Amino acid sequence: MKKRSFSGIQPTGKLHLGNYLGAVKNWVDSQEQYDNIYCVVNSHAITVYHDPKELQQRTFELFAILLACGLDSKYSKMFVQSRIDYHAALAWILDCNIAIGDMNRMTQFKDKSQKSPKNINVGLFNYPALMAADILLYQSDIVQIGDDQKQHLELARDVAIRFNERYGTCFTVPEPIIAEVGARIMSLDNPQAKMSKSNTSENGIIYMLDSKDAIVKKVKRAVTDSLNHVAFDTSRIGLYNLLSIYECLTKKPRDEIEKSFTGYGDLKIALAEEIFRELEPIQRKYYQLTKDIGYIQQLVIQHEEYIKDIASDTYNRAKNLVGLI
Ligand code: AQP
Repeated sequence: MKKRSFSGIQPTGKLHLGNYLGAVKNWVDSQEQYDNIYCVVNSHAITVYHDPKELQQRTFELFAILLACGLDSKYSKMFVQSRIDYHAALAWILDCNIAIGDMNRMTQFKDKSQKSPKNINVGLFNYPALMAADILLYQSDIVQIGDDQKQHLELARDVAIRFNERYGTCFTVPEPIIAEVGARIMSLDNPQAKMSKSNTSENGIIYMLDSKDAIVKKVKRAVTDSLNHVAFDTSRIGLYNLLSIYECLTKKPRDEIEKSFTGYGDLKIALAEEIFRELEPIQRKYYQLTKDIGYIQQLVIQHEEYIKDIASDTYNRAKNLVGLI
């Protein structure tokens, strides 16, 4: 039997190269190997300031772009989180099994609350419990994530183990799969920070739907250093980030990559080319798919019955085990 792979992605903004290389591309590349469930986690997206109409639109757009990236309904069941009520319901049961001290350690909450101090809500604090519910509801064996989600996954594992020990076996304990390369793509103009949908500067982010001109401009402006010598050196974070993206896209060995460039100028030209080569077919497919929004709406609900059956099984078992009637 194939292992079940589950992952989610938030419609908080436009999908970017970090999401793609750190997560989505790996989902696509491995989809024949696993029994996959992928979710647009829109309930997580209301933990930050948002425009309701825009959120609805972004939910469909994200769904469409995941399809354009290559997720195929033959191998991957896709759905939208808010349409399955069991996520929020299980999160409550998990909440009652997570120590406040464990939740207090979550670095993403600290980062996000620093970024927008006026909108620190309980939902944002509780995000990891809902994420644990997303994963545990589907008895997921593996979760393919970028490096930034490692701590949240650890919490999901801990609560699953604790619950199983305390009440009886209910949840599969999930294993994280984090790619060796691409798990943390950094902002191009501030390589100390990860490339993120909520970054304030657009210059640091390559969006999946960026034009070739925009990609070239952003890559050319990417922050490096003054050495102009191309080498994979983790202490030269700007250059290392560009080389990692190039490595991810071309799959060439590092020594070969280092030898192919005489300086940062030709590396940046080649990198922009590679990025566009990867994104162009995705963009074409995306624009074709979104011509018919009715088709996307149909796909959003296509697997809901299947998804609901698994989710209700797990939820009802958990509910029963804790003594809720
Ligand atoms: N910079 C990144 N490099 C590699 N992987 C990344 N991921 C996110 N940023 C990078 C991975 O993308 C998947 C989906 O992420 P998400 O949308 O659920 O939330 P996130 O991790 O919080 O992503 P963003 O882009 O930073 O969004 P905002 O700004 O809304 O918080 C995850 O597997 C993540 O690891």
